[in-house]
Amino acid sequence: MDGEQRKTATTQTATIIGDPQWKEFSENLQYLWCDGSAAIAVLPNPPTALEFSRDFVSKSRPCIIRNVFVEEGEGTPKQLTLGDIITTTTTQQQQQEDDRVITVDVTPDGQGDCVRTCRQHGTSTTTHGEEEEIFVQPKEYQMTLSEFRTRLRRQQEQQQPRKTSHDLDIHGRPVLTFHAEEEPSSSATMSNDNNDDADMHNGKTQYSLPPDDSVVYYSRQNDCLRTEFPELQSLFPVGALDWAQQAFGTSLDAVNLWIGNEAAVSSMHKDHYENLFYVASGEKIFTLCPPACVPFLYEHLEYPTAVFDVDVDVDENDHQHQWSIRRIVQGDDGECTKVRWVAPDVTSLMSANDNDHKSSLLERYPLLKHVHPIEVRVQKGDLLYLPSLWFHRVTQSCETVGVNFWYDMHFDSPLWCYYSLLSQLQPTNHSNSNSCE
Ligand SMILES: O=C(O)CCC(=O)C(=O)O
Repeated sequence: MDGEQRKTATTQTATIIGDPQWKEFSENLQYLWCDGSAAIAVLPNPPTALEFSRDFVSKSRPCIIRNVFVEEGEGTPKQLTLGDIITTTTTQQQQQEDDRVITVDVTPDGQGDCVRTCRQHGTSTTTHGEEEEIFVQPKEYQMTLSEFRTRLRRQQEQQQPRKTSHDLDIHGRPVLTFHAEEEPSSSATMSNDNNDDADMHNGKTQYSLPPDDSVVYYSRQNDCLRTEFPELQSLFPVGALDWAQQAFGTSLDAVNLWIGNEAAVSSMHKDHYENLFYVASGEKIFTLCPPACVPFLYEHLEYPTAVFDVDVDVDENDHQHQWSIRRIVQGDDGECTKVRWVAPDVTSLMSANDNDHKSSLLERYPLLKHVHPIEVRVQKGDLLYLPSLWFHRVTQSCETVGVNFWYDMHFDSPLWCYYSLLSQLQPTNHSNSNSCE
């Protein structure tokens, strides 16, 4: 095929997939995952490996499974609260000194690892040129478990809405404003190692703490249950998941602990893992979209990356904390690192009101109308099976402890080939204007 023929073939493919085809595709997809209703299957007991493989894994269908981890003798689902974790991990000796130090993800408003609109302070208009969309990661702080609990509870007591509506961007997230001299600036490197922030005082380590009204979320994704809380491992024996491991046919990659409340949100994303998410206390709210929704979610758009930071101005009476962001750059030439991410928040399309907001969102992302998100509330004692590549946005309705098990996914599968193709089919008239210049 010469260059001209190849160009023609590409153009033909692009014209074949128009709005009617996307609509039909979306309608076909809509009930593949949940039998005609908007609810996923709930299994009262763990399935056999064959049932799980046949009915869920091979079809890439999520489900909720009950009675996976049960108390010996009593047969009730295992529960674990933050209070239980503090008791279990605090030894007699530690009680007299200090309790467990953990690394916590901290943001000004609960929205980290997502696309944020950054505006220079004093700019009242919202024209595109004066704002920039940047993928901003949380700042990591080290603090004791007790300090973490105090901050989490304080967050819950602060009943008032954190931001007023005029501060919200098209995604419903507070706009981040900066003074000219605080404009997101390039910094040579980015380190999440906060050891520099620790000091010794009276023989005890003192950690620098985040501003009082920050949102804290323990959301490490580094196998933290097994590495940072080994004493909790026996509560959730992986042997209880043999039926799943046999169905996946791959190995367990990580076991993660998640502790947070309604103030923290994990924005819509997908993982290359088969995911089993157990809710040990509280309630998690998952908003799910199947992998085939990838073209509708505009996941192909790329954003420059940054990390939240806190500048501390010390005057004679006070310490003033000011949130800022630091760009993440790579290499000696200071090139800005970019990431592909889903910017729109589909939950704003699911709420009954604010039609103006929905119209603006759909005007900017027209294919979003084909998305049929499913809301799944996972209660304490229940385990969610989330197949690999499923998009998920996650929050909590109250203080919640979760434990998830990530198994490697199969890349030698039709699902992966089909997903890769779909992720390349994009509307030709949509691009974002983010640049690092
Ligand atoms: O619980 C959360 O906030 C996010 C969970 C998640 O992304 C996952 O389990 O893959």
